[in-house]
Amino acid sequence: MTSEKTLNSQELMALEDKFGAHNYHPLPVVLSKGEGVYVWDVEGKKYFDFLSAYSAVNQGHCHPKILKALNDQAQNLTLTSRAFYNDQLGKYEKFITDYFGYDRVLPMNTGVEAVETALKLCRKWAYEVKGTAPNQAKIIFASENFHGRTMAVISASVDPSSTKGFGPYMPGYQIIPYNDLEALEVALQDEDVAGFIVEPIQGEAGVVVPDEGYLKKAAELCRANHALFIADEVQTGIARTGKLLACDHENVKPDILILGKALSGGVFPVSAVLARDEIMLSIHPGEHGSTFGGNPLACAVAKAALEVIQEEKLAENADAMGKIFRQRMRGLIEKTDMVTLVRGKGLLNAIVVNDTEDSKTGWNMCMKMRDNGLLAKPTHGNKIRFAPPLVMNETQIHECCDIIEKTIIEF
Ligand code: IF1
Repeated sequence: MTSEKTLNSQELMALEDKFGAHNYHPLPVVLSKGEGVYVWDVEGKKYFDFLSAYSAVNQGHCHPKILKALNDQAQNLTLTSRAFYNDQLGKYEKFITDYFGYDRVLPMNTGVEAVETALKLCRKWAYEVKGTAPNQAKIIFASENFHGRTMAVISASVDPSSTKGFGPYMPGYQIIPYNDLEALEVALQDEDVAGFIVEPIQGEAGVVVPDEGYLKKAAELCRANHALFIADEVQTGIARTGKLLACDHENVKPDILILGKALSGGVFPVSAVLARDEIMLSIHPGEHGSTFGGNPLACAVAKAALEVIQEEKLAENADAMGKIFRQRMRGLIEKTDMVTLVRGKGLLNAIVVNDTEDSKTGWNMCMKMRDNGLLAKPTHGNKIRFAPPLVMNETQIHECCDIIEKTIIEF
């Protein structure tokens, strides 16, 4: 047993190293408190959180309204399973379908479970509505995608760290280049294609923003070929890119919408799949589900998390703060050759460091930013993703840019 004395960062990291799976390589900082845009480590050092748990804490750490919803509901009922009804799910389903403008929602827990649910819905719709022959449905993915870590989802990955050593892979997939409408048009000529799933901005790939009009045209091509346009907004959704959904920048309404992460404000694992009746009702009782899917606690938390987004106008704030951030980063690019590019929308941004993908420069920069009071993490070596909570104000964003600028210029 570990002693009751307060353990320091080194001791806590050693425990994870000794008793935990080694499926991560975290930045060496041990956090014990979060509030708004700030987190504190066990030694009491304060940081700006510029990762937001990969865009799950859009509403800021430990948002009081969301915590109140969690605590109030927890006093009454946390989980019934779907073997019975509960008094929170129906109200939440009406709330979230009104909120996003869909007929129905299928509640799940993690982002990848929602992606899996969307893939199953897409296939089922193909067989029951489109009339595809049994087991012939195909789904198109974009190369460099990241949709999670389950077997069906890594089967669509081109990243060896996601796929190597986990075969054999799910059949019925086709991978085309991201941001390539011609490749999509060609792939859609195959009438067994049931759908195309895409991230409106590729987060893990390094915040890759497609050309203006790509999403709109992709959705039109899918519809023209009787295939479903599926948007994975797990990371880009819930106001992160300066609109409620990244698809809203192009007024695109996905046939299937996938949400996760900030759907709960980082308080509880909550994900959701939204679709119209024709798609959602192709799954019948007993054909899909999850023990915790739609539990009363998740419903109460997600409703509060979505209300916060509206009440605090976080999409508008993300848009305004993001413009300041990218302007400051473009100013930095003029002062140093260590950074070659900044890209993103709203408060989902990344800088490209002037070094190779396998260099340690990105990591070393993040280590120095940590020392200077800001937490971020590189993705694929030479890109550093910057995604602070959307509650950040102008003073704070300038303070953060000062830290980033100071750190990089010192390199
Ligand atoms: C980790 C990456 C980001 C996602 C999109 C589905 C999921 C994710 C677009 C699955 C999850 C997380 C996973 C997290 C790190 C983070 C991540 F680096 F792994 F790739 F954000 F870019 N669709 N992304 O981004 O959601 O099942 O994780 O709830 O530590 O693996 P999940």
